[in-house]
Amino acid sequence: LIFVFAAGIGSVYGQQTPSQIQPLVKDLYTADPSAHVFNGKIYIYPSHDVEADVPQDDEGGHFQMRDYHVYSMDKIGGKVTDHGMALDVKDVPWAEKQMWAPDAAYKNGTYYLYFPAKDKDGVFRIGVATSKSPAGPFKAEDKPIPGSYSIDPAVFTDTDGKSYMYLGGIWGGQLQRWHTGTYDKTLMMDLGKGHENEPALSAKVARMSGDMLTFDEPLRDVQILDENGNPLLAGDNSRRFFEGAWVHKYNGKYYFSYSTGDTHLLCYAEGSSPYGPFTYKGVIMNPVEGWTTHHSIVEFKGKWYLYYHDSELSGKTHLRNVKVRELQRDEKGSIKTITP
Ligand code: FUB
Repeated sequence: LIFVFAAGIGSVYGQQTPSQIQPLVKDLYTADPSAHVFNGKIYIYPSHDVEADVPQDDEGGHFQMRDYHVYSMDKIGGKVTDHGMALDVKDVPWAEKQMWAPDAAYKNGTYYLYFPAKDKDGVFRIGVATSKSPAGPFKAEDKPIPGSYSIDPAVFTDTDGKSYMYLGGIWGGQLQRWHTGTYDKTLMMDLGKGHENEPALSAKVARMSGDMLTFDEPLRDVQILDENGNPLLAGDNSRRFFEGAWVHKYNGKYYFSYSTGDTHLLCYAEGSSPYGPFTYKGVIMNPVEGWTTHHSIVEFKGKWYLYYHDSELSGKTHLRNVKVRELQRDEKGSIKTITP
């Protein structure tokens, strides 16, 4: 009786009960879900985690993914269809390994899959592959996007049709190695000790060219400011950007959301332009099971959803499973913190 009553209250307030939040895919390990609605259906573009028996390290050497699968659903809670192999690293001429968190976009009859991978010199770059179907398979371009580096591409298309790519991740994502403008492989984790009171490293953003294959301008910093208008500092580990950027627009405002990495939070900041600056607002989700946390936020049929991952199925940080749950906001548009 108590359970029925609790479930009833939950549904009144639109909360899902734990039993309603199941891994969406159980036969493969999936992570870093970027969701989009194409042709009235939900498509999910996740990483495909595999066991490669590489010990865990601070550079993410245990994440040795080699390919992507695309999934679709007609509705939240509906059947999840695996559309099979969408892209394999062996078919990407410039890439060697570590196909990390991807994203997708659509323009003028073509679907674009954006993905990070290490090139033959061990440097992360962002690649792009195209298809006439949102489910793929995708054909990769011969070279990475010129001027691209680091990881976790996320493409946001504004209501005026212009598209922007956000990217970056510190530590294993190598963003810090580009801090001086050229690649410095001695910068391993972050800016390092003694730099805690300097502005934190920023995600990057650039508008995409009309053909969606290149940047239309140099990458620029995505600034996150505190409540006093000052940039978040490198030592502010529970608020500063680490990886996994995502942008969505709600009631005319731009929401920049991201992972804080070593403090395992999903946070967000609000701004009035896709370039920012964004003002830090709060935590979207407290830590999940597993070291990484990574998400996307998408509207479907008038409700907003958070796609994310945890390690429920395996209990291992590098073998994750994607999930979805409804996002709640207050009347001002502030996102309510979820404790998974
Ligand atoms: O999946 C590999 C990496 O882990 C992603 O690129 C990061 O965002 C983190 O989820």
